[in-house]
Amino acid sequence: MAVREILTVPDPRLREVSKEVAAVTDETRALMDDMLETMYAAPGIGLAAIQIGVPERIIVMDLADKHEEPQPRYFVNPRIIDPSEDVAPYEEGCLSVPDAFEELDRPARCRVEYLDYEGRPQVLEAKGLLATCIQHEMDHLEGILFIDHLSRLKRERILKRLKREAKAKAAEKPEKPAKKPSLPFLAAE
Ligand code: K1U
Ligand code: ZN
Repeated sequence: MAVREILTVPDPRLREVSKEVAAVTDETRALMDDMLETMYAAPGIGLAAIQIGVPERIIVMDLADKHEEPQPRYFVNPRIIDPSEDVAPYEEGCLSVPDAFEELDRPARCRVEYLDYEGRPQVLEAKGLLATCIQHEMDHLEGILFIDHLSRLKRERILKRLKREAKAKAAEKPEKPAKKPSLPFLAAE
């Protein structure tokens, strides 16, 4: 298992539409293990494969309280059916949109069809944070971010800050030297 790098806005890969998984194999399970470890390390409560640069329709989640036993959940090729008419508000965050939290309304309940860690078909009735989180992660599979649901003003304010931070980070990175720098004090030894 490995902790992978989480892509952040404005990385264009976050806008890709993820592809269906043909079959749940050992390779898929190894990817899901890495995703879960990456999510726990962040820390977060959910993660879509595209957030680590893999455009496959896979989501991991764990909504257990830190004092409880871990309750990892794995969703391969999830499909939302019967979203409720009534909506529920939740202040959402996203590991790919650092330090931004905004209240969003989403359907309060939904049913999810998916394949589990073993590739077996499952159906889940979701409500509360589980319903909110699964819908947020499903958006990632379509290249949609939670900030896309905000007003243009709020979204652009967040994007402007993240672009500024990405530029500052890139400027901070030391350039790779073209050739080995000469170190006369070492040469003298
Ligand atoms: O998709 C992601 O980037 C993960 C995101 C999931 C999410 C959070 C809130 C509402 C909907 C979806 C996060 O995990 S953000 C971090 C977070 O919510 C959290 C982190 C530590 C402890 C508890 C929550
Ligand atoms: Zn997210």
